Amino acid sequence: MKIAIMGAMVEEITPLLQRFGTYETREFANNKFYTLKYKNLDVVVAYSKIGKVNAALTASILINKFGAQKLLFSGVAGAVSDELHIGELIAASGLVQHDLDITAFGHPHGFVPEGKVLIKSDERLLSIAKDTANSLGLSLKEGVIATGDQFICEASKKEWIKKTFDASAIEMEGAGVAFVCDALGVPFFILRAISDAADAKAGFDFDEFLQSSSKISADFIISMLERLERS
Ligand code: 4EH
Repeated sequence: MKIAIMGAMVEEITPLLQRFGTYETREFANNKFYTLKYKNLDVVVAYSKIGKVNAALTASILINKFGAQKLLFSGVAGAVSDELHIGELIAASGLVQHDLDITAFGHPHGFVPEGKVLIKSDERLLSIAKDTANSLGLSLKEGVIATGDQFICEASKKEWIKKTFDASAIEMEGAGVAFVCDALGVPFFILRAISDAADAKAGFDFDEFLQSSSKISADFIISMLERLERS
């Protein structure tokens, strides 16, 4: 089975590549793709660069060029829910685009005609994640992740996103990945460890916790691979 593991920033995939140790590097579409073997799995790792468009491009390449049959995302996010703290893990139950707005034509936020607001994550991958968390004694929360091309560092914007989409966390790539995977019929799983609370001090917290939270997420994804291999 061929599994893609994606991040958005180099810091998000570095702990993965460090754990895997050896890999080959291939270049395509102004980006690098790292291929390797982990037990019986063929793995391809890439970071997309920031934002929904980059994320959608990379997800499409991972699927259509590298033949990924499942896609796992590892990275960091801002907390929207008060119950999520720095370093804690959240798995997306589904994803929305909080900045997609044609409400002027009577449509709800995050919706365009022939589309849907919420793209739901794969239930099997979610259940593998829950089993992994239980067996390691780790806490894994689950909730809606809101994606948009903005770094949110303002309480009022965060509150708006929370109440409009019932979101738990916020980032800038997940829904782009979800959209591509959903359209192409590839099961996906988006995991994030909290780096900040998307408030006035988000910029400082982010810089401080990017590395440690990226590693928390990466370590969990690698633990999931053992179960994926057996499933
Ligand atoms: O890939 C982008 C990174 C921030 S922008 C989205 N990532 C991190 C998740 C994230 C996030 N997204 C929106 C963590 N906290 C967030 C928040 N709002 N509060 C970036 C960061 N550093 C350098 C360049 N760009």
